[in-house]
Order: sequence, then structure tokens, then C-alpha cells
Amino acid sequence: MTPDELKSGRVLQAFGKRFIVQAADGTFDCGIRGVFRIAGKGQSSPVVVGDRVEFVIEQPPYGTITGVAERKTKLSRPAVENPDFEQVIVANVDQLVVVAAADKPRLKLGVIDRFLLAAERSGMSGCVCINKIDLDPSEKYLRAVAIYRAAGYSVIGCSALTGEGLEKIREIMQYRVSLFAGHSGVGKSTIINALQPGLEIKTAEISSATGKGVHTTTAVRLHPLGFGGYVADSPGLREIGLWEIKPGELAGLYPEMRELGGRCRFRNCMHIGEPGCAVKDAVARGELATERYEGYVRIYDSLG
Ligand SMILES: Nc1nc2c(ncn2[C@@H]2O[C@H](COP(=O)(O)OP(=O)(O)OP(=O)(O)O)[C@@H](O)[C@H]2O)c(=O)[nH]1
Ligand SMILES: [Mg+2]
Ligand SMILES: [Zn+2]
Repeated sequence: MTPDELKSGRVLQAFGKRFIVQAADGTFDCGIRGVFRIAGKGQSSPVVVGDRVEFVIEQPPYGTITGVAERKTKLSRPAVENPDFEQVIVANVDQLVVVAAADKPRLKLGVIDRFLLAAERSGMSGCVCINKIDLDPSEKYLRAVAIYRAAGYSVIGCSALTGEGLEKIREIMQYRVSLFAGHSGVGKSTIINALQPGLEIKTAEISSATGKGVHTTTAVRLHPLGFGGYVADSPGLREIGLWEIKPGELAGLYPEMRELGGRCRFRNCMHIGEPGCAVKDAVARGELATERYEGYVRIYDSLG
């Protein structure tokens, strides 16, 4: 093998031990050869969707992956077969686009917080899309917009139905790898389909019985975008991210608390009830949203 037979590409899809790899000159169906350096021990697969890989072509369109580049970011959860193992769901995502709905299903800030924490934890940047604003004529969702902007995130109010705000979403997605996350039924697939007609990601009707979405999207898959970049839709992912966060780590995952933390009287202040707490002072002064702080306390308590 000569070095120029070695190709590089990006894994778009995984089917067990076969991977769809996109290279500059086409898309290949690759297996894995031998044992190469695995990005971290205890991981359930050496190659995951989003990986940058080196591969050789056996007989087009078939190839063999011979190496994986170090991952810039990774989103993981405990492996289903063995919770001590880390299962990387997707690698090298630049940003997590957290989608919530202004209504149907009801807007829950706690859910947005948890996904943003997962983004911070995984090394991705986070941004928030509040979809279905057509269902909120009194614009109650604007409070959430203000909260997350104050926390330092990009926030877009949008409607996949009317098209409002979609151009802004396209702008933040261009030339980057984005993963859409959020509860089932908030409209992730509908937004992606509207941005890139032709992808035709399956969407679901809201269950008329429960008002909740029915899960339609199953495995993570990267879609190349015509306007530049990639997008991955994800299943209703409930269990992402908060895995293994230690209580002492939590405040550091809130951008607006990070800098305040250094000003507390105690260096190891958890911002719960300690005297001289700069975080609680900021809440009292209205500089840090009560909703964010109360959410922090709830999650802190749940981490035990
Ligand atoms: N009124 C309104 N309905 C919307 C909007 N966006 C999506 N919907 C509807 O909401 C329902 C759920 O949309 P999906 O795109 O399937 O939701 P999802 O987030 O992909 O859900 P999962 O794949 O289950 O995680 C569908 O009936 C959509 O037509 C919107 O902006 N306004
Ligand atoms: Mg979907
Ligand atoms: Zn404090």
C-alpha cells in the first residue's frame, strides 16, 4: 500500500460493524481492520458516527478503516449492555442545538438546562431554538429567550410551520457539525427538513391521546448540508450527558456561574446555602435568573 492509497473521510452512519464513510470523491461502505488505538478505554465501539477516519479502498464502494483521529468532542452515555462502559453516541459535533417548543409539548426549562449541561460536558457549544412560536401568540416564550441569552447562549425563536427564524438557524449551522436534541415532538426533524428539503427525515404526529410526541427518530446519522456543514438528528435522547457529573463539577457547567464562583467567600462553595456566596447574591440582585438557579439546585440535589 502506498500512502496515497490511504483516504480520509467522515463517518456518516454506523450499522453494527459497517460504516458509511464520506470522502472527497464519494461515499464508501467500510469495515474495520485489526486493532487500532481506541480513543479511550472502556468504550464500546472504536468507530462511531462523526469520527474522522483513515481508510483504504478494497473494491469500490467497499473499504476498510485503518485509523481514527482523536475526537474533538464526544457525546456519550452508559452502554446498554454494560453501564460501566461508555457508549459514544456521536463524535466531533461542534454544537448542540437544543430544541424546545413554545407549546405542545409544554416549554420546560429544566429540559433545556439538562441538554445544555450535556453540551458543556461534551465540549460542544450549545444554542437554544424555541420552536412552535406560532402556538404562543402572547409570546410567553420570550422569558426563556431572555434567560438563556443572559446565560450566554445564542437563542432563536422559530416556527418550522411559518418559517420564522429558520434563516437564523441556517446561519448558525453553516459550515459546522450540529446535533439537534430535545424532547420528542418539539419539531427537530421538521426544522431540519425545512432547512434542507429533500432530507425527508421522518416526522411524527403528536399523539392525540397524550399530547406527547411519539418517538420516530432512532439512530444518530450525519447528513451533509447543501449550504455547508452537517446535521445529526437524534432520538428523544433522555439519558444523555448528565452521566457521571459530580456535584462539585456542576456549577462550572453553567457559563454565567463559572466566573461568579471565584468570588464566593469559600473556594469550594457549592452555591447552595453557604455564607458570602456570590451566586446567591447575583440571584438576589436579579443578575442571575431565578429559574436557572432553582434548576441548578434541583439538579445538584438529584446528583446526590
Ligand atoms: N404548530 C407547529 N407544529 C410544528 C412545528 N414544528 C413541528 N411541528 C409539528 O410537531 C410534530 C412533531 O414534530 P417532529 O419534527 O416529528 O418532532 P421531533 O422533535 O423530531 O420528535 P422525535 O423525532 O420523536 O424526537 C409534527 O406533527 C410537526 O408537524 C411548528 O413550528 N409549529
Ligand atoms: Mg424526529
Ligand atoms: Zn457560592
